[in-house]
Amino acid sequence: MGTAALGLRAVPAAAAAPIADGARVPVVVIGTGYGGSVAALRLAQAGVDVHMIEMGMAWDTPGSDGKIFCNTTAPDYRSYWLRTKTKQPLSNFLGFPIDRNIPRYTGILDAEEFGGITVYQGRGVGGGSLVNGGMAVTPRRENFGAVLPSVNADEMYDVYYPRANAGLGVGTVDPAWFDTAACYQYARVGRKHAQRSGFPFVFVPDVYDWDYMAREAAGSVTKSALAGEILYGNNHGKKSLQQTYLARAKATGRVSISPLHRVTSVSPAGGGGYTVVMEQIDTGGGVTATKSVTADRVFFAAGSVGTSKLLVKLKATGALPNLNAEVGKGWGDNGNVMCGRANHMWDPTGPLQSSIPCAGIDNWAAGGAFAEVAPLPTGIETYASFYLSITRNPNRARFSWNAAASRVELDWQTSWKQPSIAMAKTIFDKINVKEGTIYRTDLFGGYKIWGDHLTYHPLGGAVLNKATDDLGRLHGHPGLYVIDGALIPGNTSVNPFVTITALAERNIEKIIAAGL
Ligand code: FAE
Repeated sequence: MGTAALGLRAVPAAAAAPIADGARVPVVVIGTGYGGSVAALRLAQAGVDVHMIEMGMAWDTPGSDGKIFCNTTAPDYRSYWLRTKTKQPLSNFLGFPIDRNIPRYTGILDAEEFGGITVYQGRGVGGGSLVNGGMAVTPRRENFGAVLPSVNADEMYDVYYPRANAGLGVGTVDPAWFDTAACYQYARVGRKHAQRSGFPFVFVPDVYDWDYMAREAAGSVTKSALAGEILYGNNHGKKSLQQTYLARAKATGRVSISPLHRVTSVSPAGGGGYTVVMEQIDTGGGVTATKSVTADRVFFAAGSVGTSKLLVKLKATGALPNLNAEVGKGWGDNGNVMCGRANHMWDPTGPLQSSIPCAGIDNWAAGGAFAEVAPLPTGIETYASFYLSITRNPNRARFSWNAAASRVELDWQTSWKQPSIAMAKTIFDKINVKEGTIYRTDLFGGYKIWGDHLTYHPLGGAVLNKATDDLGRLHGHPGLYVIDGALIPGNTSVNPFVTITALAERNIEKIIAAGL
């Protein structure tokens, strides 16, 4: 299907250079994470030229050490988004603070602070795929009705989840290799403790190249997962969106990307379409240019927080006055909560730990918690088991515009994590009793047991079938779409990016079929 068939203006193929001030384009996609990458690929395959606008860097050029990404154990200028000190999810080790000063730079991981929660997000071409653990989990089908109530589950499980898994390059660790690999001793300890307490233990698929990891373990290739790379990017092995959807999108010749461009406004344009205003920034965060372009269609794919912040601001300031009252609502943290357990000396978790988690404890049905057995890749024996739990936390927050401060705020309360803690305890209290072990109190500062101050999985804020119709088309402004994690109402019961990708595949296929 070509541009004309979709009801869009025919324009020359998209330029490779950053978008020019005053340009007129068929489609702007704001953000280059999962939702944005799916939209760009499928629109391009349908014959539509797409410009992607990304506030973060391209992450395609090595630094002075010859590497594109810095190591988790040695965060440098590349690690954090415009901060002068790191804000590591685990702030302490053996009780000592581990954050360090860094130069202010448009680094890869944003620790965005709201009143009651810090929301971690990837910044750069590839969005969250640059920094995440690559755990690629399809929710159990019996849980799907609670994840996306208005979506046909048969279609998702027959068509769109398989399509997303294929597009992302999802695979699972070879169980026989897992049983012997030194780098997964920590996960085997996690399995033993889970099973001795009667919990289902499951392997979790991932987009990491498992053959590459085996070769890392054998010493025949440069180490990445086995060198502790993850939070600030993987130099090898991980199939981020740059290697999958975005590579295919660029190969169509119809997709161009403008990194270090931050969208600040979208509003109806006089002659039809939308005026998209953006700031070009330098690596210190300074604004070097302001550009205004016109797009027939705009896809919001700036992530749950990015999309919600834009829409809430644009509604409140009158730029998009017809957005409905659901905009900004229904935000959740996917019930994220972290904890560590202190093992006995006869249960070492190993000094070498793969940074890529590959297993979890599924107590969702009985206790509302799915816990990843996560690594602590410190390079030394810690005798610690570490977990990121995803829980059925029912609390939902709302974004709102603070006109006096000229910023969007989120009303999440720290105490709203209590249900998550209670659900995680259904697993770990039982394991501790069985094993005669205790919780670690040295990982989050102040003798805290629970990492209840953060989320890696922001979801919602422009919920499907509420702020938008059932395909992500925003109510009130034809030609505006949401196609990212903002559509999902707060919880996916597992790690979210496969569901974000599958939903984007579903929505864009139906949007294109309907002729945009
Ligand atoms: P996302 O990937 O966040 O992309 C949004 C993009 O928009 C980003 O590149 C932004 O920089 C950009 N942007 C935002 N505002 C603007 C603006 N105004 N102008 C221009 N660009 C803008 O959105 N999920 C899993 O399923 N498995 C995991 O193992 C996992 N591990 C994680 C570990 C960490 C440390 C983190 C932070 C997240 C993890 N996640 C994981 C979550 C996952 O990465 C996240 O759900 C998705 O990336 C969200 O996809 P979206 O397309 O919604």
